[in-house]
Amino acid sequence: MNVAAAIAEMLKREGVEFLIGYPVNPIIEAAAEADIRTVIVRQERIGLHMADAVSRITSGETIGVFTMQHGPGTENAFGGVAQAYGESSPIVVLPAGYRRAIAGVQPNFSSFLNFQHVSKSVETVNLPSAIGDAMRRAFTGVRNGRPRPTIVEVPTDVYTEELPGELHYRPVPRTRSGPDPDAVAEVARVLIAAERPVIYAGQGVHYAKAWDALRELAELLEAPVTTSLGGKSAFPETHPLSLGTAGLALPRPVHDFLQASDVIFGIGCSFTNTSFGQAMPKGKTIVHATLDAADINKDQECDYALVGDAELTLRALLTAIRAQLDGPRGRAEAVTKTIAQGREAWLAEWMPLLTSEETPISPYRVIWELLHTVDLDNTVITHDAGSPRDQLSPFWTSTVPLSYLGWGKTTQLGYGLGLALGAKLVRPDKLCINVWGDAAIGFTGMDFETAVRERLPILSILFNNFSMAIELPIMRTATAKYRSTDISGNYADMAKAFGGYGERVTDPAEILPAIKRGIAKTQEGTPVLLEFITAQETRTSVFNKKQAAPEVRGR
Ligand SMILES: Cc1ncc(C[n+]2csc(CCOP(=O)(O)OP(=O)(O)O)c2C)c(N)n1
Ligand SMILES: [Mg+2]
Repeated sequence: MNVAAAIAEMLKREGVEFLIGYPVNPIIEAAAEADIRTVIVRQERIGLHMADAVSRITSGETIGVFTMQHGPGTENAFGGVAQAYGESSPIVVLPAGYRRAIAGVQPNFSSFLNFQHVSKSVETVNLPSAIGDAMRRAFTGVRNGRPRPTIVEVPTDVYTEELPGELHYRPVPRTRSGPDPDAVAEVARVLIAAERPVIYAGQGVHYAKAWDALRELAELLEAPVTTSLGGKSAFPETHPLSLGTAGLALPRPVHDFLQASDVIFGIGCSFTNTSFGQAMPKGKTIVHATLDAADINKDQECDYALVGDAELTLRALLTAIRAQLDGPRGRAEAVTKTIAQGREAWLAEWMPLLTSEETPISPYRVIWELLHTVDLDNTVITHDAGSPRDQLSPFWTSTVPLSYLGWGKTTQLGYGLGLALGAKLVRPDKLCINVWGDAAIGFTGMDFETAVRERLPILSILFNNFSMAIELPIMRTATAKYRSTDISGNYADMAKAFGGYGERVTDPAEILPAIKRGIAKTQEGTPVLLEFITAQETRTSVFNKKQAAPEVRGR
């Protein structure tokens, strides 16, 4: 057995069903021989985004794996690996490297050197006998502790060498670690004593599948819940205790409750300082529960810390709190009423845009129609970078876990398409949607062809406003003088040219029928791109932190 065949066999033993890749890499052929479905993309970055979604949507149970060639393949993959690192997605990346004789010679690209800062681990395997140990370390890394990419680089001349003796490889265990019991007891007391606690849930809740435990804690404490973008859908946003998502743009109750809180309990979150999330207001008691001790006191100073798996942490807290509570907190009614009133007032402010009859179409109207048309429990949706993220995330009400793939630690334009494709790969029964703008499609639009070729019937919602509208306020002179924010294209025609279903929608009355036609087409197995010609909308639901009263403003 040669090294490429051995890698394929090890992937199989690890339960890998799909190998996503771009030629040339001998693992692709070896995987096909081992009956692992190979999925070929049009460029490396998209394949990494797909692998990323495979891992995310299965809470790390099915590991997304991507392989590519040495040199250009590895160079072009950088963005995808960096995005997975930024979002803490546990993928295994298998780059080829230059053959050993020239691997260290200029200007040959080395994955080992270049991926150091965007991976949990990266190693080069120079001996066939070392491949098993390297793969074991890579899979142990993605299945345990902080999820992040692990990388095994194999020089091209090593793949074809024979393994000495038999292959010995067992799938690696996945294990969890729980928080310090003394700290749990202390935090339980803090949470019980809190008068206006808010729970802030991150994507650690998704990886730990701690959804039920989170809900139990919220209901026990009668405490409202918000999430980060990555944590969106960890708590049903239709629940009376849900505030909505704390992205860059946010529903009013998130803002109001965070400001008014006395204790903020962050669970499965990093509290990372990001433009696409909310910094916690000053002067609050912060409890930080996270898997990775490196996140404690990183950006957010905390008063209490719990380090451990989110499910184990929540279960330990539930036991400790139940033992001390002698009855209901008695505040559920007031809390849920305040949330409902705040939400209603906020939605009333936005209703003119959400139901706008204007032409060009308002992106908010499309989101609103989509939200009320799809079967939310059987939908997975993701945004893209730029305005679509901030237009979608506050208004989209996610109902079941992992029905929204949120992101924003880094926001590469074009990431959403790969996420929708990867989600469809592992959840073929779900309606998988990506919502993007005309700048985003410029990056990865060619891979709509991958949707057609690989039979991944996603629903792609495009807001074409012939502009990078989000940049208008900061590129006024360049726009006036040189039209620097203008972009152009007919993307419905592009989708049709690739063999998909494409429709360009200009009339607001056609939004709903077009969405229905699109969903029907996906059910027939055809990927769909609905291109809505939209207004250059720059208003988002953001709030001035210093003001008690929220405001709607452009940016
Ligand atoms: C790879 C990459 N380069 C640059 C950016 C910065 N950026 C964020 S949004 C944006 C323009 C967004 O335009 P579009 O997608 O058309 O949305 P619109 O604001 O027009 O609704 C740019 C340039 C980015 N996020 N990713
Ligand atoms: Mg645009």
